Amino acid sequence: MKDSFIKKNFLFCVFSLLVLCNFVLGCSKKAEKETAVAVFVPGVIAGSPTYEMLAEGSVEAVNEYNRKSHKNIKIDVIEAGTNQAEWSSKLTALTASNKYSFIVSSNSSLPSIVAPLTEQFTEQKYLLLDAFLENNKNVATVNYNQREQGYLTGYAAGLVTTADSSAFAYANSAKKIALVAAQEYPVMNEVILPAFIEGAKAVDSAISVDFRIVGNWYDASKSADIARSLYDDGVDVILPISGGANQGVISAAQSLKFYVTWFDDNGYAKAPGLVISSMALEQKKLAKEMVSAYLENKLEFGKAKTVGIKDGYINFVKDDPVFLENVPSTFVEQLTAVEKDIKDGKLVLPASN
Ligand code: RBF
Repeated sequence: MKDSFIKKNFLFCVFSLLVLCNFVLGCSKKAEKETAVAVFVPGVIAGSPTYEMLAEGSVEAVNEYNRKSHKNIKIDVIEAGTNQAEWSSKLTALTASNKYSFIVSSNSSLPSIVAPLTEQFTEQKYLLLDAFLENNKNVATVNYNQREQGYLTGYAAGLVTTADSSAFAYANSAKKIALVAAQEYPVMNEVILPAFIEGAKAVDSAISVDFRIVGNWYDASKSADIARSLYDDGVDVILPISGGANQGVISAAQSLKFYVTWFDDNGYAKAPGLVISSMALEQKKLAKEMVSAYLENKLEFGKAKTVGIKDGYINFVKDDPVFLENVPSTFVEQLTAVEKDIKDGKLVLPASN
């Protein structure tokens, strides 16, 4: 009788202990779930500087925070792949998995995918860079003033296509430049291309700008074909904005000898002497700052910021010896002067959102 009483009590204690352990473990698991970061890459990282910088900056922010605070916050980088039709369902699944308190992504198509998700998953927070969405309490966005980036790039291309061959050996007498884009999208059609044209025409209104589409963000042989046909047409400067397919324009430039203006990061080493400008986005710095702010509970949601040359998030890269050794100093000075005018507010190029 006494034995079975002790046994029953013992079993009850063991059972209670198990329930307690489970509860504690469950809670700690939940606590882990509470702060975790996912970087949702809409495409693939390889060949896409904006995505590479996004992932690097976010990972650095989490690692630094973990080191400082002795925490172990998780960050996963997930590539959604090049099939854009799948992005929405992939992001929905990632959100529904409830594994990440904070999802970070980048490109201007994300707001329309994320906005409906915030109605369904009201606890989920998102950070979207290179994107614009106002007044959604679950979303913070930072957009770049790509009118400035496109204008400076167009100005660089304009200076080169109108240059004498004594300054730029492969500049021909035709005043023709081109933009090779992966696809058409509102920011491309309404901001980047018009600003590229605006910058070029500021050098010489007789410059003509061709606009060609690759059809995806990876086909380098298609973009090389396009570049070749543009070259045959008299184009001597091309701006490629086509992710992995940019490589096709670079290889065509190397074999045919024409110039390339580079977007988003430092591209001088890709074809020394032929890449004649780099207008970089400080996306790594921005991602790091914004993710750090989130981890420190300082990130404001519902806000849409726009940053540009003045704020130091768009930079004309001019301290690279590969660049300086290959272009005339007057070219560097002319381009620097335009950048300075934008910085000083003498040339105002407002971003239109
Ligand atoms: N940029 C890339 O470098 N790689 C990409 O795969 C890529 N995919 C994009 C898909 C869509 C639907 C949109 C709107 C933009 C994409 N971008 C990509 C472009 C990027 O966000 C930015 O506009 C350009 O890099 C110019 O800064």
